[in-house]
Amino acid sequence: MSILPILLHPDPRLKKPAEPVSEVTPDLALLARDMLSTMYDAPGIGLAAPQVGRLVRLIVMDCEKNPELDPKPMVLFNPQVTWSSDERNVYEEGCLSIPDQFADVERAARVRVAWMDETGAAREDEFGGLWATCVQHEIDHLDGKLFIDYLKPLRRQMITRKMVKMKRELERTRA
Ligand code: K2U
Ligand code: ZN
Repeated sequence: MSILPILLHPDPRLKKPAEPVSEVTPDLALLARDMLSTMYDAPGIGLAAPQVGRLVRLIVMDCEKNPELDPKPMVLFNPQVTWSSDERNVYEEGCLSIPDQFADVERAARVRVAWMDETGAAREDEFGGLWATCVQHEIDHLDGKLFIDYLKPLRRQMITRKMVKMKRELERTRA
């Protein structure tokens, strides 16, 4: 179980489409477990493989936020939205690759998603609430799309400029 470094925007690897997974190899099963450890450590409720520099179509999620209830870790290979509701939801989103920046994003309130699970089995389920927002946010990452891409250009440029400055300062402290 390793905590993996999370890439920070701007980074070309966050803008490239990820490759489909043909089979769940031991390496990919280990990557999924490390991504779950990394997500819980952040903490976050979702994480996509491109965010840890692996351009494969794999996301992990656990949007169960009630500490009284058991965690509900999910591993989704090749996730695809097969249906989305006309009803929309607005949620103030963040992103582990764009720390401390939040903005309202409108998405479908409910989605049906098909995927391959960590055993290689085909699955399909419907998601609502925060799960729906999260799974759409993560699948966007697999297509090289970030939540700031839904914002007006000026707001997106402001956030990107802040991140460039923050990364430059981070590099300086590490040098
Ligand atoms: O992909 C990521 O960067 C993980 C996000 C997923 C996410 C963002 C916005 C809305 C739903 C999910 C992180 O989990 S951001 C941290 C977070 C934690 C609780 C609620 C919302 C965001
Ligand atoms: Zn994100």
